[in-house]
Amino acid sequence: MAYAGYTDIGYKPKRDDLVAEFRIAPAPGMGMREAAEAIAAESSIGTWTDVSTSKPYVMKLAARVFEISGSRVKIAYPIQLFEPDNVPQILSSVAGNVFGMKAVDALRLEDINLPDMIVKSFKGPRFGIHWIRKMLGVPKRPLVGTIVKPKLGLRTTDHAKVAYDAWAGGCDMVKEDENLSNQSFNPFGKRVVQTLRARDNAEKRTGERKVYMPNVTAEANEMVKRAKFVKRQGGEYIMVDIITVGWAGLQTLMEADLGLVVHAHRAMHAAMTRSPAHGISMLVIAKLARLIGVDQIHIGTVVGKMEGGSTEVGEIEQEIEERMILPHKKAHALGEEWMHIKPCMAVCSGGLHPGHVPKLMEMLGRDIVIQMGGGIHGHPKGTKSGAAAARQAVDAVMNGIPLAGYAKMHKELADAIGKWGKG
Ligand code: CAP
Ligand code: MG
Repeated sequence: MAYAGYTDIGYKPKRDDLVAEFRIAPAPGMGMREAAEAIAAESSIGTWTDVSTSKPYVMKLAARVFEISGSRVKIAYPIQLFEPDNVPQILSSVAGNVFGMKAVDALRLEDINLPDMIVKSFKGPRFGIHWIRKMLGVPKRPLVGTIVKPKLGLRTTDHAKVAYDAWAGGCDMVKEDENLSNQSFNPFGKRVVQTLRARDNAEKRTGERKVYMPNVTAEANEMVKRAKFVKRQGGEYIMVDIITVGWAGLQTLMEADLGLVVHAHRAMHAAMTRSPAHGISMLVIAKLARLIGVDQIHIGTVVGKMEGGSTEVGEIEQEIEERMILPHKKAHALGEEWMHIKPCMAVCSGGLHPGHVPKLMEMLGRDIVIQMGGGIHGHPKGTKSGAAAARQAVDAVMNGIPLAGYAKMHKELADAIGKWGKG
């Protein structure tokens, strides 16, 4: 069988091997070992039949199946198979053709352990958690953010007004929605200029530092051009849809090194990450995004409108915020040493309202951005009160006061709980 020779059970991966953990559902009539070997071969040097053109020295680069437990398979890849600072190439290997093979009914890449040589070839986040906190002057509490809603359709003046009200009410951060770019009803250039002006007014009014995140998602060169425009206008942040721009686009944007904090939205991730049997885990996506250098990234909420359980979301948060990740069998995490790569800030977003804050902080701690779109702009008294209610919910938890008690003294929070309940 052409796939023979790709198994070495008990092999101890070398420090500079890349290791991948897959969940495999072999095709009917195919054994787990056979299916695993097919995956190892096709994701390294092999194909469906032996070829006369191969050389003994090539076989040294074969990937090895070194652990099979139930449907879980670990495969080690020699570092020479990869171009270290090229995420598209790494994924074309371990997450390329293998998903379409008849040898498997389903295949999921659960985690990859990145060897030092690959980690060293990336700069990682230019800013990360600690710098973001310093810049905003918020040392401890979660950051409060919103998305301008409705996500599309607002004209520029109305858009800037919504942002101003959110900041004036207490939001630290305002971002654009994942599908807003340079549409005629709200052109990018005019929007950035007007909304940054609103930010400056809100800073004067509140005495607090405020952040605005224009969405630069576009063709790679155009993205860099838009990011440079934001920088020239006095912006400090940009946001980008990392999946739809692709890994090459994201690397291009990061390598432009514009000194802007980068917020990563993950729109479309669930097309790959949602099925527990087939695709790529969000853990892998978040890991690669940290490696390439985003400063903050959406991880899920557990309590909101988007899919994602507490083990998964908790594991992703750890992966992006800690320096040393220990292997975690239950969460199928292989562990990682992040060396010089700074921690990213986790963003919890999607169907959140102030009533969710205590549970969210209990599960995910304080190093999070709590981001509410509908949960702020849907407040009975409007955006400004919605933002105030979100801030009050965070302050209540920071002071160890139950929301209901705090709401007695804070009308905005009481109105929010009145509308949406306590989570
Ligand atoms: C949230 C949001 C975000 C999602 C993305 C939306 O709005 O703006 O894009 O949070 O999901 O468009 O749905 P709401 P995730 O606060 O009004 O729900 O964070 O899971 O990637
Ligand atoms: Mg959105």
